[in-house]
Amino acid sequence: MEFTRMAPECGVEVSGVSLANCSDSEMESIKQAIYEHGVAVFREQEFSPEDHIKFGRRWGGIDVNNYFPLQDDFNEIAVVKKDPDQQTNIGGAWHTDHSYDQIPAMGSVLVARHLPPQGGDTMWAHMGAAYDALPDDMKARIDELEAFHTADHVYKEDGLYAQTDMGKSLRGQNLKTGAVHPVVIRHPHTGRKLLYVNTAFTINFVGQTREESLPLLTELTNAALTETNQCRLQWKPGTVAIWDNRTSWHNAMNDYQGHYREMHRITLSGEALAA
Ligand SMILES: O=C(O)CCC(=O)C(=O)O
Ligand SMILES: [Fe+2]
Repeated sequence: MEFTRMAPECGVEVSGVSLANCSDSEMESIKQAIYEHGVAVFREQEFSPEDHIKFGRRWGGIDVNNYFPLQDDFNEIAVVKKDPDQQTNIGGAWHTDHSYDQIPAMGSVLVARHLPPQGGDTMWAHMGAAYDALPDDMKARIDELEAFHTADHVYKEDGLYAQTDMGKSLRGQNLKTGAVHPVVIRHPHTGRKLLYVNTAFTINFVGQTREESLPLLTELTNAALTETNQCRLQWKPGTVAIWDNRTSWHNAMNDYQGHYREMHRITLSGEALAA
């Protein structure tokens, strides 16, 4: 296997391996690469829905997403799709998946199934590099903080998606979510300190109102999104990306209006987070 960085701080492209048939030691190296780099990209994979599910189970378990439509024949696969006449895409703002769960999903395995003729890239940003680059006084300010996360405002009946033409495609409008996590977590496998707030699901710091929290949340978001912290993936048929929701944020570009895009996602189960 060969590992090539996609950008100075974020992402790694892995060649010389077939995800569907990798050995246990290859699987272990792949896991370490994703924990460390935040996202790994694999090209020219033959990866059927059966392979996708087998891989997720082998990694350590599958969390089924409560909001996205599910693949008809394979209910553990969430379908991330946008029709040619839809304006709004799924995941089109910086976020990390499932941070509103007590035990957030470790990451996702996303497979390109139908791509627009151009556009529809996905970006990731590295939250270890983001934390490291903060000034010492900011680190001291956030090291002991905790924050509250929920998805309710995004997915509820009159929520953010419901106000768009993506609303009708989603499920779970009545669910109630909420979890408190440290603002700075330690990666459960690498031990690296990571910034763990995100603009999509983090509402407030514990002990502060939303209004009191917003300036610091915005400051942290801006500090996290430097160009060198980010990487960008141009999908091709056969591309698979696997990311770590603790190490990275991601953002799906919505620059292919009038075209169909369909991705298959399996969400990998995670573990409790600690400072
Ligand atoms: O469609 C994409 O590229 C990613 C969408 C997303 O945010 C996700 O699947 O979690
Ligand atoms: Fe996402």
